Amino acid sequence: MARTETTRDRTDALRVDHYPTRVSDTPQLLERSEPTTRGGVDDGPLDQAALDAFEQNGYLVLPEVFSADEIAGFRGRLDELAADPAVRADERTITELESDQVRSIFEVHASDALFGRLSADPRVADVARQLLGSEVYIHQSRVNVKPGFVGKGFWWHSDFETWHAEDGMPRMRCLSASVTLTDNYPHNGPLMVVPGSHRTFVTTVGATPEDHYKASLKKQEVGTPDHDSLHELIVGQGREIRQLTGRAGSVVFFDCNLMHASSENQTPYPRSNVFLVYNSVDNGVEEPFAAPSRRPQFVAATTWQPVPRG
Ligand code: 6CS
Ligand code: FE
Repeated sequence: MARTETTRDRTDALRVDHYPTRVSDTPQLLERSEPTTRGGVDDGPLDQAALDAFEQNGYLVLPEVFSADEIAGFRGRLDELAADPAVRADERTITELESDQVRSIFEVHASDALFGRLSADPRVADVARQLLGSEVYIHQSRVNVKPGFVGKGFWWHSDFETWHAEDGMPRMRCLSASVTLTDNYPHNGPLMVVPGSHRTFVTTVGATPEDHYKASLKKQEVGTPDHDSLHELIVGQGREIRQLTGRAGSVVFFDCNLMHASSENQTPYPRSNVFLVYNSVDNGVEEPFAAPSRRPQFVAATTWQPVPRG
């Protein structure tokens, strides 16, 4: 039986912060000081080309991982959850800023058996373990819903910036797997990424307010990079923006520091996905690096039970 570890309570002022953010008035672009792909071909299903692509680009798309029947099951469950008054009243359900439309439902891997099984599915978890080169646990999970016409977007950000500042995640040894539950078109608000941006840590300015998550999960402002930094990262470094389009049932794996965003949905076609954030068990969270207090468990786990192999 695997051991459950708990937060290392490191409060010492002398601990090293490899990625200082939200502490200075001047934003900086810092070079990442660690690898992205940690495992090799013998550690999981990905071949060397896929491992190299993840190292190079900071993301990898695996198409047609889940069948149409499986996706229909996930979507049916999501629809039930979103319509359930008890789920809607739960603090783990985040509504849009300007409407009572469901935007995200957090911790679904723990609250729902179907999504719980999905989080341990070897088609996803084996890849996460291989890329991170260790056992993994779920730092955060959620379904994101972007209904036709009314679904809003997410501004440019690095997830790691938030997880480091607000959750105390020490190093970049974490990734997200996004299981697409709908087809993604250029026009219904697909994920946009900047390939290669995971090699640069863009620090942000402005201190984290108390209970920031209540605002940031609806619309993030603190912790998002300024326009000049984004211009430098994308135009200055000669990078591009890619939209990750494709059929439902694909899985996008992306590094925790990849710069990404998504636009609102002005089409009749809904866009939803399940986000599973896998962190290395060797990268468990400490005290927040730049926040007055810790976020709740449903947004950021402080215990790490390894995802079972199977
Ligand atoms: O807060 C989080 O954990 C995630 N959500 C947002 C809006 N930004 C950072 C991170 O992706
Ligand atoms: Fe994100």
